[in-house]
Amino acid sequence: MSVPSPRPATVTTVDALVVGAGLAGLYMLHRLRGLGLDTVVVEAGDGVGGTWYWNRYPGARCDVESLEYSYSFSTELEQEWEWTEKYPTQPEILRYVEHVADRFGLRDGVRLSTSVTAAHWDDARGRWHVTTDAGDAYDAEQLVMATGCLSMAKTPEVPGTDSFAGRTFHTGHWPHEKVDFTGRRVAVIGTGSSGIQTIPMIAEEAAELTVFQRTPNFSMPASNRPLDPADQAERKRTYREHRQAARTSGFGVPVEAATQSALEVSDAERDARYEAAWGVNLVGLLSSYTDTIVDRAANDTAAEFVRRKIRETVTDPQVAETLSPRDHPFGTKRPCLDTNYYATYNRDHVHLVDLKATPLAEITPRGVRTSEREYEVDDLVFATGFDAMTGALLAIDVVGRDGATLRERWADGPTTNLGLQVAGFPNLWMITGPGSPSVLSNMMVSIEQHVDFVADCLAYAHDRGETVVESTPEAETEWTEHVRVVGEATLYPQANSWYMGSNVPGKPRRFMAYIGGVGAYREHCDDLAARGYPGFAFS
Ligand code: N01
Repeated sequence: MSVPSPRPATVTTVDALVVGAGLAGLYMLHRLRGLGLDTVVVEAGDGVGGTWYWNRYPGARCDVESLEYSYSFSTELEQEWEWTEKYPTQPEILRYVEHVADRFGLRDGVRLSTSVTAAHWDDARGRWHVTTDAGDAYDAEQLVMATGCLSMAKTPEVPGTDSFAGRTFHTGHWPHEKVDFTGRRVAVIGTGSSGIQTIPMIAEEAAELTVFQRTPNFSMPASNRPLDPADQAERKRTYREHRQAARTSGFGVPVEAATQSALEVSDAERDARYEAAWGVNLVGLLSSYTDTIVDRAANDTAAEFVRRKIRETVTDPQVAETLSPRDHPFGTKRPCLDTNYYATYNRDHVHLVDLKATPLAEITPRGVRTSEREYEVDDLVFATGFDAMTGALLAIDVVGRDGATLRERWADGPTTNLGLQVAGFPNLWMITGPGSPSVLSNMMVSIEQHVDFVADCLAYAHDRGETVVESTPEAETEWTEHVRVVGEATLYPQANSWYMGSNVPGKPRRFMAYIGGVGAYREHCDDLAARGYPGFAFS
């Protein structure tokens, strides 16, 4: 039998290629088209939406408020779109993204069901040669990675993950059709944001739900509710001021700046303040005092406040203790917002297995085996997270100047200039890349800021007849060092978190995001732009 020869590659020449049609990739396409650049977006999914296309698990919703987690670039869009709930569900966000794609005529620029496999820089021509799994190729001056910070789903590193005979799901790759758990014995492995959102929903249907927890997380009540039309109208009336406040804030969500240490107030005053922040939003508790994220004793007061709430909610004291985080400071793993998460453990058919006491040993054809026993189940749900921040970028064979690969360059962890560029990889841009505020912020604020920076920088270059923009090695070294110093001044490195790369065996342990605040970061970027982009070489 003859082996079919590979289909000859069709090479499409474009000004810019964008990888990923999520919130970042679509806005990048809009901006680049606005500059008159012929741009194509390549997207692995068979629809637009990125994170909100893939993460369809029951209970999936954003834990940043809908009126904050939305584009600000178009006042018309801002005014015409009506959100229905304080925290938008995945289907509602996906409808919004699809509306944006239609409203701004973006769909014809997106090639769906196609993954970029390699990108090689051709120094002689000053262009990227990009190949895809569909067998086609692109010749592009600019290459923008809008690949998402949390898009490479991972399963536990235990034997037998493929051996399970029942149904298997990963929260990050959920089926498009509704999954019915009625009457079934279900296992959920993982208690991060995804697990904490989906566990109460699955418990509503399942006959038995067993949750396998390695590390308990801090979670706060979402207090989700339908949006009051009058409140929405008022926000729309004052949107400009509000967006500005978000852009200059620490986390991309306006909160009143703290002025006091948690340790300089009385217990009663502190408790009252935490109580007032409880259930308001994701960042309120963390932002209540100036030192929560830098001083362990101050942090302990917030951590103990959450643990007390857990004890007040969960009736079995042993279960409450197992659910209480003690291994990491509050906020150093991403806190969660939930609806009835802790109360779910009061239900008779919901069981908690502490993997710290009895570690996960293997997945068997019948279920989950810990060091203690086997748990037979019908369905297995992996809520086990992602190879965050670098996973999607390093899945692509990126080769820059002189044959240098991004995988080699980042063997000891990611180094970047502003989370936007890497020296030796000209015209390669990352949207919310490692070393930028990205995952420590309202992603919409950070996405828009990065997309605008890239578009403005390209306009600046092209106006001057330059086609190549590349970070200098010095600027990259300096920025990476700054990210490290600022990160190490906080408690974040004390946690085994995906921020640190700790959830992926063998991944270098390095705090990958910039905790200097989105306001300070933006100011720095704006200042560089105003001064002709020092730290970037144009040719
Ligand atoms: O993933 P995670 P996620 N054996 O990495 C456990 C965003 N997000 O999908 O902590 C046993 O947080 C792991 O245990 P441990 C948000 O930024 C936002 O939940 O590593 N357990 C952990 O409990 C979030 O932070 C929203 O010890 C294993 C869990 O699996 C990020 O996405 C909603 C294991 C993974 O938790 C990721 O959240 C959802 C193993 N081998 C997600 N490997 C909202 O906006 C992993 N685990 C609401």
